[in-house]
Amino acid sequence: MKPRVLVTRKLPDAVEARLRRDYEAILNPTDTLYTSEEIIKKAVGMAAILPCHTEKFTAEVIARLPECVKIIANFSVGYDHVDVDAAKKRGLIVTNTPDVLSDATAELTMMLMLGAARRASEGERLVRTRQWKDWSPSFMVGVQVTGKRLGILGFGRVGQVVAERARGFDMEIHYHNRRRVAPELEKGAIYHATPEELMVHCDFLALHCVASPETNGLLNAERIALLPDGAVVVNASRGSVIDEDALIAALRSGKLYAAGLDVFINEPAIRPEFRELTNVFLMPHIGSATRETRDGMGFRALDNLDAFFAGKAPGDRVA
Ligand code: 8YV
Repeated sequence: MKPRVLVTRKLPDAVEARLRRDYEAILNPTDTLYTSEEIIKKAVGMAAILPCHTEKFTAEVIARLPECVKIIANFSVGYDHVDVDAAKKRGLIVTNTPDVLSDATAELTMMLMLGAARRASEGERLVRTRQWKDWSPSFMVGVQVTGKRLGILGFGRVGQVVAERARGFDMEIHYHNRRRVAPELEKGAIYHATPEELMVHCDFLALHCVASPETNGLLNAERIALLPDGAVVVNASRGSVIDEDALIAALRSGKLYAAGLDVFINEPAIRPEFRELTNVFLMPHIGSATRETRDGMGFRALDNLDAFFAGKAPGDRVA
């Protein structure tokens, strides 16, 4: 008998085809967003759940999942939506989908840097609303990305690909990471032992750390104050790593030249100030949203399920 898998969102066709072939998959063709109560109910009789970051597995939800659920195979690299300690205590296996989305997320990060620095939101709005009237030497002047110093906070898989792409813009790479990485991965990037030491070297700061209680509000008012005046901040990791009050204040005061944001503390109900500020380039959490990557994420989640149901250790186990 094929294992029963609850799939919480509509996944790419090729992923769903493989799901149907190898599992008794309960799909969500209308892509309805389920509440925790609905997930708990739908999980009855399931051996596995394949969720996205839109479904929250708090300790309470995990405690109420039926005993038959043995594995949560996430369709995401980030797993801050799952209480991994609660999962571990219950013996529930949790996996994620690393690597396959590093290129797409790094692309989006470059877009955020370019969009913020070159005032993409303002420019696009001018053209679309027919308010583009003229050209002058001072019209829509932004700041240049090429040759600037880029600080990367969190030098894991995505951070390292961002460094690689940024080298194409002749950027000087600085980074902070919990552990210094090997020289062959640094490729000349300059390591700073603390976030504070990194800050002073960042014309551009890109956040690529894992969301956790330790990184909550990591970019706060004190650390923003250490950035050079006129720095640009971009975030394609998780909203929680930035103190949004501090960020908004720095964007208003001009301490920061601009920000490029793909993630927010409250999604999609973001702080209204972000919509009003002209010096923010906003995206709706689409870091991994390419056809190639979404297929890759689904296949990776399925590889983890396949391994588990074959009695092997899933490659991407996080709990
Ligand atoms: C996904 C992401 O869109 O993988 C992640 O952690 O943030 C995004 O790539 C989303 O999480 C899918 O569940």
